Amino acid sequence: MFIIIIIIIIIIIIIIIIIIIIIIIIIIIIIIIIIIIIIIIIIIIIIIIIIIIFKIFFSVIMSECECEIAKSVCALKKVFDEYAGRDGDKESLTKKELKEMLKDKMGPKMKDAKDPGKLKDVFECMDKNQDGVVDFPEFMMALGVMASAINGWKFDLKCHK
Ligand SMILES: [Ca+2]
Ligand SMILES: [Ca+2]
Repeated sequence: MFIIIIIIIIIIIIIIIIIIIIIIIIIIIIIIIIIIIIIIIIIIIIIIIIIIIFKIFFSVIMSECECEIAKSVCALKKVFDEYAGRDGDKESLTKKELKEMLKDKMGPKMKDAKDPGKLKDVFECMDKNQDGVVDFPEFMMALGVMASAINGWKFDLKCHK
């Protein structure tokens, strides 16, 4: 009888220990799940912060770019007006005005401006409507070629009339 009671007590103790171990395991699993959820939330917050910072940075860069482009166009219009106005008609550049502008503003990077033949080609290609003068829209269209010259690329104005 005594032995049976002892065995029952031992079994009960073992069951209690097993239950305690299971509870501890469940608590550990819950803690791990909570830690994983916290890590995921932190990662999501970091990603959102990075996206917000990137958007702010990108919008600042974009607005600076837009501002720079506007400033550049204004600066180009100023130069155009300065040279176009030399013969009294500030709406367009004559060949002489264009030559002076290229010589003054492009400097050694525009060697072709000193060659009368090349200058004639440049002028004729810039003068898209062939009215003998280069107006501001024609001038702006030719800026891609000038940008090439500024950047040291070969100045070779292809005329597609
Ligand atoms: Ca003029
Ligand atoms: Ca023209």
